[in-house]
Amino acid sequence: MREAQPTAILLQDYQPPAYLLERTELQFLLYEDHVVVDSRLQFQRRADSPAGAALQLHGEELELLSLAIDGRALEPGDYELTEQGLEIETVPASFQLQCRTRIRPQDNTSLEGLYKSHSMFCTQCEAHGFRKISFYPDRPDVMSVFTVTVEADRARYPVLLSNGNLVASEDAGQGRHRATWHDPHPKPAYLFALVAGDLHYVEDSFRTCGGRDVCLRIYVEEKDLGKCEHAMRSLKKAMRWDEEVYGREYDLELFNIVAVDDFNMGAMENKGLNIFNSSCVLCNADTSTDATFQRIESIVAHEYFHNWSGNRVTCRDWFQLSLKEGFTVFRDAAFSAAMGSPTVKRVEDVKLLRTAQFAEDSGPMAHPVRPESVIEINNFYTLTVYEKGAEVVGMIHTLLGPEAFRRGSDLYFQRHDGQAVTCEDFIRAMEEASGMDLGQFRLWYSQAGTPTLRIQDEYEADTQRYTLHVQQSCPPTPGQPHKQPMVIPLAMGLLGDAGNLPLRLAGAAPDPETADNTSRVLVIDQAQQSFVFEGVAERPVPSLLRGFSAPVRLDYQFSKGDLHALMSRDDDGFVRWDSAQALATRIILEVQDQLQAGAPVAVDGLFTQACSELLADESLDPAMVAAMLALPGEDYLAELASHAGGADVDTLHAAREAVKVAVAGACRESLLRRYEQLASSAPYAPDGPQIAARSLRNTCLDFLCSAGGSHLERALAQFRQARNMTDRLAALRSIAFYGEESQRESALQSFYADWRHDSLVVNQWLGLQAVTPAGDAVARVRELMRHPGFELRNPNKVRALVGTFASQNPVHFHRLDGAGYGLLADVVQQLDGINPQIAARLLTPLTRWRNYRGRAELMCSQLRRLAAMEKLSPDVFEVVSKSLEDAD
Ligand code: B3K
Ligand code: ZN
Repeated sequence: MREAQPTAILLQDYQPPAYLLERTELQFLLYEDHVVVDSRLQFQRRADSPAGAALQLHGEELELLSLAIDGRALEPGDYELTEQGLEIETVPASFQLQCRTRIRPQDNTSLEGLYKSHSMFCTQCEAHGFRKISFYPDRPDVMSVFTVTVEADRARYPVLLSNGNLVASEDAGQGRHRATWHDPHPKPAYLFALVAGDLHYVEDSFRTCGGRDVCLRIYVEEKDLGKCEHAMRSLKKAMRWDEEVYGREYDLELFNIVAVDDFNMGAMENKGLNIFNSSCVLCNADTSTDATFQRIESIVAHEYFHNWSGNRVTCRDWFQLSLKEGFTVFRDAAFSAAMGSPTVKRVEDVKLLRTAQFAEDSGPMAHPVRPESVIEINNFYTLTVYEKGAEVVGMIHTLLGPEAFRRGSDLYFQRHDGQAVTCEDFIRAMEEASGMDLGQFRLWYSQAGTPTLRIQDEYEADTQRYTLHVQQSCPPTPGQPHKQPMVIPLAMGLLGDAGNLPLRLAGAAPDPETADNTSRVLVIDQAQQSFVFEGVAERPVPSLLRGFSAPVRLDYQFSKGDLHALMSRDDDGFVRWDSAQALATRIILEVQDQLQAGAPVAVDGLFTQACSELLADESLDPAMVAAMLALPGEDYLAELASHAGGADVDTLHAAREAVKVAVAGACRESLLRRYEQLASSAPYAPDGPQIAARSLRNTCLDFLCSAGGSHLERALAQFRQARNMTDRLAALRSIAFYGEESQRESALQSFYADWRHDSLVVNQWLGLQAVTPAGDAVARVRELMRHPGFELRNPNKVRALVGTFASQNPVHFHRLDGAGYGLLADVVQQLDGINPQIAARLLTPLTRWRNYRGRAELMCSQLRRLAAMEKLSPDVFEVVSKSLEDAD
């Protein structure tokens, strides 16, 4: 174990900065083996901070060349330099600090601060990257106006970019040139960006609602110019949508996006200069799947929306991260819903939430949407902060209704424009604009864990009264043994024989939100509550948690017949999907029981009949049919089993496959019919109808292939003839999963031969081999790590191969000889010295050691092995130590 253990920072210790920064002037001299950074910072003591307060600046891995105040050079005795920064004990009330440092971006493998991706210089400053560039008050509540000059060799770096508007461009002699950028909007350092490289761009323009023309550019390497069109179209749609739905207009003359291959996350919303992981911005029909097109649309929108929710109004401190992230995810989800099918979008979001966020919320890293204690902030860019945070904003939207919510967001933006604020400020704006008291609702920000709603019902035929009894509870999480009741909006309806019934809730007016009165939102705010409906002429099936109105687990004893009724006939699309998933889950668990008891496998005919009905229903959106047919993932099933002594991965996998084969057998004709019928010769377009058709067609193919035999020929033909990457990769996946070894190997080889020149496609190929259950996946992954298409320093490659293996190939990752765990720990160990952020993130599957039956000791022993390493980053230290905290 490392000697000095990193310590936690607490929300309750927050102190405002003693000095504010009015202006930041930076000059970068870029050279091949180093960069010199000159800064001139205009400080002003804050009115209520004491005279004589010391000036504290962050700084890491910097070589200090000179330091001066108002032109007077400081001697080493005038300041204290530590590994974390520097402190100057005596400074005037108002002064300019001049500082010169040297950094070495070409050696920076953490991809945080200023670094090199191939030949390009680029930056990533959120959350604490700026302190690796220059000494600075690197905290989001210190905002200033930036002017940035970049000087570099003209031939190698013809393009020099920073935030805001270009104000000067000049020759600097000796083959060098210089550009100066000015950003008029005050911002914290985490939104600073710089890019220098041999870049090309596609350009378009956007006229704002206020009539201003904005120049839009996407900068890429020359070879990628043909992959920018979709991102550009998405950007313009997002700009229009934010004007129409939130009244938000863009505020600079330029909006630039740069694509970078080596990037830790998806993208970054730097003011006026978004930097994107190339995998989240570049696409075309030949190289990218429908899922990639959709992801790009939503990420481009997400980063754009941050211009208001994040940049104009930013976070006071990093504990408030969900203020910008939860709200912005909520905004981008509504945008994606409006661009395509709202129900399918909701289903995808809920799948992620219920699988991965629920697992996080019940594991050792569980934390509230607004965490209170953090060792390494990079570990808190989590599903809880992002996705659960978005659900919390969504519940406010549900409780207030759309008009009051919009008044609340207008008030929030207007009141806090140019400020660094807290989640509390957001809630208060919502309260003031709506008149609603969100006092108890605030618990969603401070209490971790996923609540359960346990629901029972009673029907009295003679009085025609139907009662729902609702109980809420929330399990303990680290540091929070006891929970208080939360405010949970429960959207519901009642399903009768001929459709959804009108609702008459005793003692309540009809819900004004629903015209036909068959749906309403019950507000659950106590540990136990009952709701009585009157005039209910028949015993209904409750349609609960419509639209997934709250991030909770639902515990109601539906019969299989109830689920079949809901999935076939309920008005709410989400409930239909959810009931199909619940029925499939029930069937898979029944088969798992049969397998464990050594009994023959018998799949309930009700389920295969339900699948046939779905396939036959041509009035349904094919994308919905595909989503409803797709069996719940093994990771979701494992998460459910975490409450029942942990998942038995092997029988779970076998049971899920057996159910698939049974559906393939029982629905063979209708699967084939839909497969043939949905074939299309239209030119590729990433639009709703085409995406829906491809998704159902490929779902049919996959079911058919699971039964093996001649169906594989169909997949092989599709693989050879496909005219877009969606169909090609879907066919390859079915071949890899269900083909003979020789079919699998030759298809994979030919795919690589065709696409080896495109690194993003190669990543898809790596990912597919990582999830394939056939063969020895551990050996395959180890071998692929030596393949020329793999690179340990590139986060996309590590995620595609090792991340996908550990999170999506449960049978091999959880091998009983521990080889899967050993592989992951080896990679984390190697990567920790290179890129701690990625190393820590990769570890997530090992933190779930409680969820798998018979594996706890094997998984914990790898965590212990990492804990014993001599040098461990704070990132990995935090994950490992919290995971082991209650293991012994
Ligand atoms: N704000 C960035 C995430 C930064 C992560 C730093 N470790 C991307 C986003 O959420 O839009
Ligand atoms: Zn974001």
